[in-house]
Amino acid sequence: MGPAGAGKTTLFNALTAGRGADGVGMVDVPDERLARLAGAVKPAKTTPAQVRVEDSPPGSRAQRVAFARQADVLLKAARCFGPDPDPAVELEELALDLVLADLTSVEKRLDTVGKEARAGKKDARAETEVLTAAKEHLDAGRQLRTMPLEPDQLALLHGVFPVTLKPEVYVANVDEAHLPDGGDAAAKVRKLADAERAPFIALSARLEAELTELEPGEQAEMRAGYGIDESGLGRIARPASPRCAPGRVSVTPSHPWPPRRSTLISRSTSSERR
Ligand SMILES: Nc1nc2c(ncn2[C@@H]2O[C@H](COP(=O)(O)OP(=O)(O)O)[C@@H](O)[C@H]2O)c(=O)[nH]1
Ligand SMILES: [Mg+2]
Repeated sequence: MGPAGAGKTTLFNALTAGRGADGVGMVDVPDERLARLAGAVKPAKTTPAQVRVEDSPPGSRAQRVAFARQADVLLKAARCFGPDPDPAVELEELALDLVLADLTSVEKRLDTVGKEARAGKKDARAETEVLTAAKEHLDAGRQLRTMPLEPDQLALLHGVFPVTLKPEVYVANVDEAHLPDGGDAAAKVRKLADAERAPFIALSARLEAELTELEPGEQAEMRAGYGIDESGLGRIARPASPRCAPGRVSVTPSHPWPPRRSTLISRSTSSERR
């Protein structure tokens, strides 16, 4: 997600290598360890971890919030290329949309739990306390992720499914000329990301989209020319995918057991097992 013109659709096309449809695509997570394991074990089958990538549709604030609600990880893209990039302001506007959505959820829940607390219901007091603190934090325009919380308080807050507690990754979409670091505009995004302890990546979505059309070897060579050692997908997927099942190599021997020299294949594959 991100402001209009940040390069979200370009980034989506880069991540899905143009194979997404209607703004949705399943993507294999590149994993060096899995590749090494597969190289050593030579398994019958290698199953990489997958992530589902979605392109935020243009729409109202409510639609953007609804879109964020169903995601496991928010990829926040910011325009750091072109004339007068102002990524910090744009990202703060986006954050504020999410803050307001959480404020509504917290207030609604507070209404219910407040009554329960007054009626003396067990546990309602603790929840009222944390919700009240959360409301204050959100009222000040701050995301819940920046609120210091104990694990049990966090668990209580998760009851309202806050969008400002979702894991996020910041992507500064920069001009090719500013690779690999991203330049001044990207530095502002990095600062925001650091303040929220979120992963930060600078890339050029347009370059990444173009590179997907090349052979892997050529891609690596082009990237190296820009001082980049890994694809945008790899750099984004690693911090974004800790929740998905890890990739697997399945070692299925080609025979059910080592056939003896004298064993007829027809026996070894069927009758002897019964
Ligand atoms: N120079 C440059 N332009 C880009 C880059 N990524 C996207 N654009 C351009 O920015 C415009 C908006 O991109 P788009 O992906 O449609 O943005 P969206 O509104 O966030 O989906 C398009 O004209 C893209 O070609 C980039 O990395 N560098
Ligand atoms: Mg778009």
